[in-house]
Amino acid sequence: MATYVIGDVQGCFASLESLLKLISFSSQRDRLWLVGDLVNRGPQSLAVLRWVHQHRDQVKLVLGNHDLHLIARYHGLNSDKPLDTLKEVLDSPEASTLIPWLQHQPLVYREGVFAMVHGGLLPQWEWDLIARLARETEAQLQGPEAASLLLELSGKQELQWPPNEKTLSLQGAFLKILTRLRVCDANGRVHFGFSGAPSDCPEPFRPWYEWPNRLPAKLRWFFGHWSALGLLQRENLVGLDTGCVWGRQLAAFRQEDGRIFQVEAQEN
Ligand SMILES: [Mn+2]
Repeated sequence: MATYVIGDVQGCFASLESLLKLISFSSQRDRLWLVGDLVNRGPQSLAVLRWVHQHRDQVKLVLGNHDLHLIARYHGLNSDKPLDTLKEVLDSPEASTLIPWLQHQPLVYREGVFAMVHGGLLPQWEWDLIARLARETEAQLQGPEAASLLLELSGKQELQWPPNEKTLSLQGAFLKILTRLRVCDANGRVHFGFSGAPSDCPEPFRPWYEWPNRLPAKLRWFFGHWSALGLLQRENLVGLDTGCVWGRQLAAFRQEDGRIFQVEAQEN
């Protein structure tokens, strides 16, 4: 038995199948963690969602910004973006099963010393705050307040934590940061407009994980969302978005021994 953590799939079902073959994935024996952004930009979001839903007893996932965009589009809250490839999912009769199921997935997931988030965590956040806000925000996303929460996520303007709650709710700001963070300053100001390589990061911002943080040192975090960063391996941190949807690779990390597995993107 092994547990593999897989990076951003984004509708690249052929690459996912190729990676599952490489690791000889067995649904009887193995488990998967997915760092979020299962869907969008790639060609086969429906096939990815269908597969993950079918294997839901073996899979743990956290929601990414593209997953939230799909949920918002399903509810008629967001409009079509130029690079969206979500029509097949939205038009499918399976959407009424798959999307409410997706909407009930967690934002943060932890087992023992391993934890997972899609984007990142602010240096000011401690584990207790993360766990409490994640549960509160998940409850909102699954309840009657989902629409107002989802409508708070768009926009690339800078955000200072904690938010001015006249303009953005605490849970809305938390969700936006959790799923979209790449760079921030020492005081928790987030710059959403930057998605380049860490070496091009504008002052005074730095990659979120470069600031001293308040998390327990023994935790090991998995994350995705930053394809320009690529594979990052540190003692307490593994970044797994290796840009499959951009024609690069899809990566898996085996928790038991830290081995990395990668396949070349199979999409054209
Ligand atoms: Mn993302």
